[in-house]
Amino acid sequence: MRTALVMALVLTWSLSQARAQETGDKKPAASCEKQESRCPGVWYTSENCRCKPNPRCQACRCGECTGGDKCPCVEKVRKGTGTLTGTISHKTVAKFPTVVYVDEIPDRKFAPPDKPIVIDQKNKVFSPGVVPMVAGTTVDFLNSDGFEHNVNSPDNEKFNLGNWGQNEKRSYQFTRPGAYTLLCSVHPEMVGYAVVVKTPYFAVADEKGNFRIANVPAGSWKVKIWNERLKPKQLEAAFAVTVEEGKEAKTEIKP
Ligand SMILES: [Cu+2]
Repeated sequence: MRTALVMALVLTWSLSQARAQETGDKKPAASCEKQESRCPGVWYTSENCRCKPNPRCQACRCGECTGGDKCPCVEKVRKGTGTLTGTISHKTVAKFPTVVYVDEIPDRKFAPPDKPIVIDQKNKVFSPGVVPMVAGTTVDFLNSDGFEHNVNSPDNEKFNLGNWGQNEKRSYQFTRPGAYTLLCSVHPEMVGYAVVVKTPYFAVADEKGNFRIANVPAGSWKVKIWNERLKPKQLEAAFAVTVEEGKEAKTEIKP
């Protein structure tokens, strides 16, 4: 009887070991255990107390994907979010990529994506040239050209990552909301923009000014816009929108 029990325990233990090895899961760090109820059945990585992300969730980029069988932000499409669509009517929109974003959701802070996003330097062009991101996002700056590039910004806290060659990368974490001009000291003609905002609810409008932001929490929010040609007053202007659960809210923005 006792032997059978020991055998069963050993079998259960080796099965769970095999599963852990298969998935590469780690046990939660003791300091992370308080958060466990947020993602039942999913191990944390010990380094940063976050749930193991579900690969299915990564496409939605809500910054809240914590793993498990269901993606919390996909669930939220049904529970408490809607879609914000609309048009920005301004002469600059056709030529200059324009970011539209929900300025803030009071009392909520949003985690950056688990993985860095990428801005390449190719044929002496920052690609993409205008990149919105939630505060805390890390950018991997690549160099795909056969010569050296540099990345620096004269804006906000200012940074200079130095120079590096082809197929190398250097990273920078954008923690402070604001627009950063991205420059290359080797090629004065190169210019790009990182637009750091407080929420993950943003989009770049097309050349007609149309935009679509999915999974926006239901509620009344202020929307702002950014492009390199808008004046400070236009950048500060906040446009009221109301998003209803499961519905599409349509708005026209006239800066
Ligand atoms: Cu360059």
